[in-house]
Amino acid sequence: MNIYKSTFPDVALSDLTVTQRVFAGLDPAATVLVDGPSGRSLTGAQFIGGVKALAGGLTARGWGAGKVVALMAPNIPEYCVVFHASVWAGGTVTTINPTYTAHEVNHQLKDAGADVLVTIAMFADTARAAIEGTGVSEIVIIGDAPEGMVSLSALMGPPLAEQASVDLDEHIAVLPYSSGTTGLPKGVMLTHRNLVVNIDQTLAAADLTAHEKTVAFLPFFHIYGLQVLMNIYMAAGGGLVTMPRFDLEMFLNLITQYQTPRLWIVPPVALALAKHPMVEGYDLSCVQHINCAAAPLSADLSDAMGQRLGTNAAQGYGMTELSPVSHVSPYGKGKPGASGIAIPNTESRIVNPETLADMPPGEDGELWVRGPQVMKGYLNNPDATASTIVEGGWLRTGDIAHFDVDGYLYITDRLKELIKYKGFQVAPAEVEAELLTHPAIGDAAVIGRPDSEAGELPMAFVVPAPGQTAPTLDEVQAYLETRLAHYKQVRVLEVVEAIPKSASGKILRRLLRDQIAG
Ligand code: 4UW
Repeated sequence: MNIYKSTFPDVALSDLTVTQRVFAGLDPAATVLVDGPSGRSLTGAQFIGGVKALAGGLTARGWGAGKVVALMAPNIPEYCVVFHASVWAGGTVTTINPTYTAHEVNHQLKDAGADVLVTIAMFADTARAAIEGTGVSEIVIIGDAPEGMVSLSALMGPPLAEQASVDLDEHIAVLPYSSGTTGLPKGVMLTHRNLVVNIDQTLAAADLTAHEKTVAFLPFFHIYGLQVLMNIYMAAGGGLVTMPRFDLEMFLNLITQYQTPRLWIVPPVALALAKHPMVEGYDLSCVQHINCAAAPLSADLSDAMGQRLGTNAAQGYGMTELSPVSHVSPYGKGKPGASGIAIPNTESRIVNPETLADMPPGEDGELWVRGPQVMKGYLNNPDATASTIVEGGWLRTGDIAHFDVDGYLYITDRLKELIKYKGFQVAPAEVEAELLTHPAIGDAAVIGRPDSEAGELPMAFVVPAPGQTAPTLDEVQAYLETRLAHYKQVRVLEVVEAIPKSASGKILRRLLRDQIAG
């Protein structure tokens, strides 16, 4: 076995819940959360007060210990309050993308066993339709509630002074969804131990300074935003300026207004920073280091961004199933094309995915990761868990990679089915399942087609049903619109006579990929 060990000293496992860990690092007197558009802000003390008051209210309503709170909201300061109040009360939070259709929300509410749904008024109609047939009996609205719904402020009760007792290794603090290496999105069970150790591991490698602020536009419902921005910044005594959705002009204004030394971005934003004319009008000299992750960033684009801004352009690597960080570029130490070095307590292997033999140093193979940040497993899915976390506790990432002599990770290809559209997960199996419900579609396969702006575009191959004419791209899009979020939409369509499959019936995606490449 050829194990690459982290060069950092191990961090000790802490005995705190994720909310206790965040509280321990906060500066009560400092501003920790600012709503970017309005400038409305919360100090550390106000944040802690809000969390405890809401935890008291959730407990009083029966939405505390052992319950599952579904949180479907954009990045606003209250997101952080709701998340940590649910955890403080002993609950589990399942994070839902607020751009989901009612159909998708309904599926996640059922799968996660959600007890209550917290959202904003803008999504009240989606929420109302989505709770049909689920265990959710009430909808809580952050802000003024429409009739029949509960307003978050009405829930603020006598504070719950202490963290509800939970088993740090067993209790699921957060349940985000990921399709992993194959199939439909699955609930990723992350314990307090997973989240807290990943905060400590990442901080040991990333040297955040107290009172450092960043602009948080990466969505908190995705593990990158939830942990690396929300939890890590607050646990480091830093602060967040939240943006409910990405807008380049607002992003640039907030960077200069709050003089943020470090940015956390995804490749489409790297493209904008490297190429968009609007960037010329700003003095971004405060930015010393930019971390890009969630999808591949080419060395050329990374260099172009770094040179234009006069800053260190770096990448990190993570995965929902890894809480999410395993590799980061320490401050000022990014290498073009590389996704960082292993954080403390983290081991890696590069394995031939067929023979399972370790590859010689420098050669490509599947990246396997082991460490205390590896998820507990997929919810109600022991088979998917067993094929992802294999003997010895190694997590198979489904990514093809190698290490250089300095221990930097290079992701070169993807073995798994996953498509990344602007860093967002699109599970081909989910899009295929929806396509197959269309009466004129007999069979379907979905792959990612490389695209310079989005990274990949979901592309569908469809076979007409017997005696039917295949639908056009417009018809397919109109059909999927009410079923799938915008980013999962099919953007390219090809009608074929048959989908290539293996003897066991598995779609041969590699063949389709080679076909469009050649
Ligand atoms: N290069 C190429 C990369 C890269 C990449 C990820 O949606 P998920 O499950 O999770 C994420 C998490 C990313 C992340 C979180 C925290 C962090 O610090 C950090 O670095 C700063 C990154 O995206 O998708 C996981 C999949 O996304 C791809 C890869 O296929 C991985 O399995 N991916 N980072 N730098 N591909």
